[in-house]
Amino acid sequence: MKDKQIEKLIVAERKRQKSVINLIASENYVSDDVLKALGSELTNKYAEGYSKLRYYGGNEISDKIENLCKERALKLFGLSEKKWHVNVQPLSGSPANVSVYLALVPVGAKIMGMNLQDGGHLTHGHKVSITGKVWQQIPFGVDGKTETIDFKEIKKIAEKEKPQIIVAGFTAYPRLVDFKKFREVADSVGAYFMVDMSHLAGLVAGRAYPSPFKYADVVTTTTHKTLRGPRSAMIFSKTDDREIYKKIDKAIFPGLQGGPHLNQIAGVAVALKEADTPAFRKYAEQVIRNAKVLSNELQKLGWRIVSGGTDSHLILVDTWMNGVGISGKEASDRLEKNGIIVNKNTIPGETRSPMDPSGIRLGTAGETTRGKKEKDFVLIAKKIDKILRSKK
Ligand code: DSN
Repeated sequence: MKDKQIEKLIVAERKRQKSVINLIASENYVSDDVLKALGSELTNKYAEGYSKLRYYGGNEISDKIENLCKERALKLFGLSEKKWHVNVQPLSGSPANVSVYLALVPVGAKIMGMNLQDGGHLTHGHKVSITGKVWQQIPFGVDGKTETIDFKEIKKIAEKEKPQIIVAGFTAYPRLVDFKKFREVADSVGAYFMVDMSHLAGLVAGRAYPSPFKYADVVTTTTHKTLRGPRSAMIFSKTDDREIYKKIDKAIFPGLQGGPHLNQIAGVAVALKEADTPAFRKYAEQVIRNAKVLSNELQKLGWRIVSGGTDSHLILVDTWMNGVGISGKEASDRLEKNGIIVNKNTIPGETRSPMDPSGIRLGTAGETTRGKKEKDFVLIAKKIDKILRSKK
């Protein structure tokens, strides 16, 4: 690069990434091919609109790239073009979710989603997000004892509040989600059922976690977490006679976004092809096996794991343990000083503040990409334990 200042920073970040154990549950490492697509001339092109319906000329190749990405997305998740539509233009997860609400939920109407503290996402209607300012969040949480989803409670809330849409999707919920039960609740109150599978997409693609497609009307996902693509997002929607897919396309463009980022779309297409392989299926299974080992080992070492374990790539550790342990911020800071990167996280029934909560969130997707197996995670658990129990 001619710009030595930026080049130096990129090199420094590359070195940092290589030198740490990365347990951020929402991060991963893309292939060189994905990086090449991202850093290509595709970034120069404006392609507002959709295939064959663009506002600018010179988009013959853009159409081919976007169509190929869409084909690969449907194929990867085993979806037929007759029943499902996919929009690959969302710039990331938050605009994807906002666009679905713009399309399907009248201003001021109700979005039912998990509260942030128990593992939901800001864009599931939290008051500090635009999704909680334009719409009203009807929150649900987890059961106080089991720390898992309580469908009796969800049904009760849905029947009382009659939300327009029910969102199942989480940033810090480690267990299996019964999408069929969510569908039944949505049907009983006439709500749309949306799944935000951002964290789970790679596990679903690898057939290591149940697919939500049989039950959902709309599925949103980012592409850079377990799916191991570039930072981007997709919206899958049913093509039945409600024609929600047409409304969602319009909500993305011209509703919310301008020109799509073609380099990102090409990068997603590359990642989708990579995920449609036996090697990726093995990867997805290994991610979950590694998470189970990490969770079990930490438990054996005396740490409380929220909900007692994990069925995914994600683990929530209660480091505070009612004041016997250390806060999530202190845990995260100490781990970082020792080369292990995690994020502090609230836990169900949180008694502390979000900036200094009771727990940390761990994930195994990134380190599994780097080749780590069960035995490595036994050692990582021991290392975490030693760091958290040291005086400084
Ligand atoms: N940062 C992402 C996550 O960790 O789930 C979502 O915004």
